[in-house]
Amino acid sequence: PRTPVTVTVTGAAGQIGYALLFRIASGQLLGPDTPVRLKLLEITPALKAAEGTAMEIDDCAFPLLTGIDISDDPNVAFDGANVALLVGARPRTKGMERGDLLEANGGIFKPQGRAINDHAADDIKVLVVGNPANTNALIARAAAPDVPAERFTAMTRLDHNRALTQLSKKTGAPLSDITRLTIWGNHSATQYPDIFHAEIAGKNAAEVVNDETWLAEEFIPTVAKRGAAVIEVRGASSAASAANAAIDHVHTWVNGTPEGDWTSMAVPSDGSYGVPEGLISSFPVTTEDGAYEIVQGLELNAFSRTRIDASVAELAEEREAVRGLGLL
Ligand code: NAX
Repeated sequence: PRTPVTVTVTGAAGQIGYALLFRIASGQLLGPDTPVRLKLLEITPALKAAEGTAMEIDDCAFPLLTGIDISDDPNVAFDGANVALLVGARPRTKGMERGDLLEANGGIFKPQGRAINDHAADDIKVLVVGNPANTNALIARAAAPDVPAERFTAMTRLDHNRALTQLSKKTGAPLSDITRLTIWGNHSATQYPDIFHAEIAGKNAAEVVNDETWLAEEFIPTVAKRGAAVIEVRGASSAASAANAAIDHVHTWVNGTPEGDWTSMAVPSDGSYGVPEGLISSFPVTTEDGAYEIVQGLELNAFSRTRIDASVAELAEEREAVRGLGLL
């Protein structure tokens, strides 16, 4: 039997946590041959609720699960972590300015980054889900100077999956025929879902669609505002779909992208496509043997360039703001 992989999940008592933990414990995150040890991090008042979730996980008798620990101390929760899913965050509440939001999240992600730096396993992989995800990942990364920067990623896979479905509905093509879709930039309303390099059964997706009005006025806003639309209809924010995307993100990172395809991950920029170095921005990436690479050499038309630049400018502003708060 293989050694268990330690997976730390923060915000474990929240709604994404509830949709996520059972799937991790059942083997969907790392595969059917990998035993898992779960470590849950919550704030003190939510420890009891996390305990309740852990009771239910126990009651599933998942054969791959070797144990669950719960803590309100990041130094304990990240001890020995191989994978960290940072889901818990401070949501924007009424009347909160962006600066307040970034500062409140700095208070969460800076100590968590430090704890990862000091206690996680050498092969730690971090996915930040909690919003503002890209900038929270930036804050955590900055607090973990001993961890290779590329291990800090943020989630745009939900946006990617949303875009896949919208494109499938528009064209009638099965999802399995769609490849090479990309989300660029920030996980926010400025994100840019790009179909100019996407393929539908090997044909260029933008040419198959052949409808720039749909692209600009329906597809892009539908994908970018999908989170708000779900809240409006469901009365609560995306949870199971977000958990599903987190599973997809880590599963792809660990197990690789299929030949000829790529996925979208927000990763520290190496300067590719003019994205300033260090910003955690979404790119097309391929993965293999637990490592990822930004897809190189894509030509960006003016339509794409403008939108990518706008989203990256927003990320740069967020970075300036957190720098101003002393969080970097
Ligand atoms: P919930 O409010 O249901 O749960 C959040 C949990 O985090 C709570 O149980 C809270 O006690 C815990 N928490 C807060 N501070 C913590 C800390 N310092 N350490 C550990 N736990 C802490 O929110 P939920 O719906 O689960 O969403 C979680 C986060 O995901 C939010 O920030 C949300 O904005 C973000 N999302 C990100 C998405 C993405 O695509 N990147 C999409 C879905 C989601 O909106």
